[in-house]
Amino acid sequence: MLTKNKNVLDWVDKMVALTKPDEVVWIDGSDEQLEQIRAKSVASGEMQALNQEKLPGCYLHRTAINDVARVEHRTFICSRKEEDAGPTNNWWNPTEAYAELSKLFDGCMKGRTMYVIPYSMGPIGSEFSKVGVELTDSTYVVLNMDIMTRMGKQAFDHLGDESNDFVRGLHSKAQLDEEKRYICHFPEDNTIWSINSGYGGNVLLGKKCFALRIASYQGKNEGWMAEHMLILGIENPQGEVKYIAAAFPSACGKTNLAMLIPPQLYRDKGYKVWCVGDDIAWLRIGPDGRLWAINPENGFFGVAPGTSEKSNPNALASTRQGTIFTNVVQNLDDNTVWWEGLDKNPPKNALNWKGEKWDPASGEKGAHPNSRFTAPAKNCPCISPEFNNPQGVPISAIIFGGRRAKTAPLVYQSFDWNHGVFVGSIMASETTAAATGKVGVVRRDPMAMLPFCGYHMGDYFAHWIEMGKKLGDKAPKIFNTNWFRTDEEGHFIWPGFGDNMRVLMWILGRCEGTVDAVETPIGYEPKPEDINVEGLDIDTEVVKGLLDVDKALWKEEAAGIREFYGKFGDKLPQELKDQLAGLEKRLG
Ligand code: OXD
Ligand code: MN
Repeated sequence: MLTKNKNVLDWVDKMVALTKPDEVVWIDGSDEQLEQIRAKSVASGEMQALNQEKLPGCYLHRTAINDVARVEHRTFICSRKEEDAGPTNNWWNPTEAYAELSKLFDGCMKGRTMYVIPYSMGPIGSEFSKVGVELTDSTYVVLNMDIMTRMGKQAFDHLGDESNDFVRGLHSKAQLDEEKRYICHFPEDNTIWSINSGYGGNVLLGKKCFALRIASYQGKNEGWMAEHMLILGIENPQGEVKYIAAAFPSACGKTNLAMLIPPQLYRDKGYKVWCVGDDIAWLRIGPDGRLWAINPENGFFGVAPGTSEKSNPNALASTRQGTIFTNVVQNLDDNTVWWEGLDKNPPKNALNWKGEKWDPASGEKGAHPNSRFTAPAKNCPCISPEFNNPQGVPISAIIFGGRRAKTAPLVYQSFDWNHGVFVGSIMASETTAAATGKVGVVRRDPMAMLPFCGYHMGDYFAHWIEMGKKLGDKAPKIFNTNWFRTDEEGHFIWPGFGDNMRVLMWILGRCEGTVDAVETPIGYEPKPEDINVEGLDIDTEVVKGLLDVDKALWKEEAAGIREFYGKFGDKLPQELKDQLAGLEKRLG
């Protein structure tokens, strides 16, 4: 037994009685134990060892073909009152949910081993950090949790013998039956029950389930914030580092921005970029009154397709050892991995993500579009020296961003904190039909938290406003970016990737008060000449176009926001109603 904590022991006993495993293994986190579990995982076929010379410590896993992504329609917030889940979550009465799910969990681990995984979200010893315990029948989960969290006995030591403050996660693959797949959160009980899935986002319970859905609820009650944000540091030639936290919806390049390589002109001057996190930030007000952030995770669960030496060399380097690949192509010639966008040389002798013989000439994709790598953060060449700092890092700027073809300019700054909360609350992405240049459907995704907020989003907005009051003039400045503006033919105008640094430099200039801005109806914008385009094949005229605010489009936008806001009823804070009215007035 790894702990004397009775709260843990009693709960594990209850879950064992429910799920009835043949054997219970407590995960201490030792190399020896992990090696045994890897061997067992390979023997059972759950994972395959890859070429250990080229990819030391790397493994391949294939999920069931019906189980390849998060399932938002089967994800529930089981708060006692329906209104506490709010209009953007699926709600399930907790009494009913426990009763129904108990039927599915009853005896589901017969013939299997239950692993008891203690883990810490955040560095051990940090006041930010919180402990979770996940019970699972999957060796894949154990080995991924080892990469994504600080796992093992150290987490129980951090919890102590008395505390009841830990998140209780129960997971079983059961039969992987998609009709009976449920990802349920009980925020009032610090509990997560996940069944019939083996896909990371549904089963690595420390990540989206705990560090966002449960933690956002804890943060509201305890006066801090859990956000879907990357954290990066920009070091200037004098060695000073300023930190930025940024929220973008899934598939808008968060991992790429978090690990960006500055353009040559900045590198020549001595600028560096450090990655603190690529997906989740926990933010607290520090003793100095500023906002401080940690990344609660210990690894990256990144999307493989599109990751290349060109798009994100740091991410690619992170996957060269100790990494688990899920649903990518297996090159049978040398037992390595491949995915679309890695390079232009797909392997000829290969298996696709389903494990079938795959011909790259067939036109069919080899890797699943949501195939993943689980890579240790310590592998990342630009991992921040502050990564394990228990105090976290102080945040100078917060960025919100979406994928908009026309409406949002390259960058703008909010007038103040409350306006910034408004800017975050109206975040949206749209699909573009590139061929016709026609603008597609807008999906609103406030603060990129739509699928991850564990309580009523109106209350969530109010919490943001509350945090701003506490921060006062020490609050980070808030910005919005859009790397995805397109021209008439539907081509991206802004080069993106490392060149996004040029926009971050304007943002930091604003935080330091060293650069001017122009006022527009939607916020402060750069003067076109203040975005450094040296070495790019776009000029200040193009930047001017990228910054253009089309009033007619923004009037449509305001109407869309009004409709969206209608969902939140009485829970929509007055401050945001005022912000929308202000925008409409400025648009005329
Ligand atoms: C993720 C997501 O996997 O946001 O990070 O979907
Ligand atoms: Mn994410």
